[in-house]
Amino acid sequence: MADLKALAEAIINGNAPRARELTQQALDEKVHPKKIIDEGFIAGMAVVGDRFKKNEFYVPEVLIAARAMKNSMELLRPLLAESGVEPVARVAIGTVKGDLHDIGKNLVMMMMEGAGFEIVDLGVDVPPEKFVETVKEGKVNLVGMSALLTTTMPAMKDTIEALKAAGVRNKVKVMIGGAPITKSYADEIGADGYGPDAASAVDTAKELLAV
Ligand code: B1M
Repeated sequence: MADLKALAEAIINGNAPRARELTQQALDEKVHPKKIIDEGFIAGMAVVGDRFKKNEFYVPEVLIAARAMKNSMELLRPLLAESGVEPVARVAIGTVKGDLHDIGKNLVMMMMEGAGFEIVDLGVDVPPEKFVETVKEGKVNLVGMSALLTTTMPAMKDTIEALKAAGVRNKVKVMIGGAPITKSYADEIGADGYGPDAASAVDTAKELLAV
């Protein structure tokens, strides 16, 4: 019988082949993809996030767990549309203009994906206009910005100003993060939220979007 607890455990342990095998087994037994996501992927990644917050897991363990989840997710992806599974919300994330650091951003994306969010990866060195264009397309509920350099932090403010100037600031929540970022900086530039780490970013996104 499909064992979703074992699937969650395989993801926590970063055991990609085992996670994929258990996912396939669940699919063969006609378990609904949403149940597999909720009780296997999201349950597993929630534990990973919790351990990361408590410093019981470090970046490599999180990356390996996320890779196991992504590998299994490939089996589900084609079935999601046809079974009408909607993501929790849609989030566009990018590292701001002038900044090429993306390890933290990628970690945030993986944790969010693990929590059921659909992610639009805008990449690195993302100019304010690109964020504006993405919001204007109307498909995302939250914009996430990452910055690792004190010199690129002002690009976050510029992006928020650009969203305001384009008249779309109220269409999305804005969350920021990165090593030099603080809650008070987020407040100062008018962001809606701040995530000190990848797991907290998921909590903040959920709070901001009330999901
Ligand atoms: Co750069 N670099 N780097 N670097 N680099 C730092 C950031 C630096 C602190 C090193 C130092 O001097 N001690 C320093 C910044 C100093 C400052 O501004 N005060 C620095 C510098 C100066 C530079 C260059 C200017 C160096 C040079 O060329 N002279 C240059 C800039 C290039 C550019 O961006 N234009 C540069 C280049 C690089 C590499 C390309 C070599 C490489 C990046 C590779 C890559 O990302 N693909 C690199 C790296 C690896 C670092 C360090 C060593 C590690 C950064 C990292 O990945 N941390 C870093 C020093 C350090 O931190 N020890 C350093 C791990 C990552 C998981 O943490 O990104 O903080 P972090 O993400 C966390 C949280 O912050 C949060 O969640 C993540 C997971 O918990 N978070 C969010 C991040 N984004 C979030 C978004 C959210 C919410 C939470 O919501 C949307």
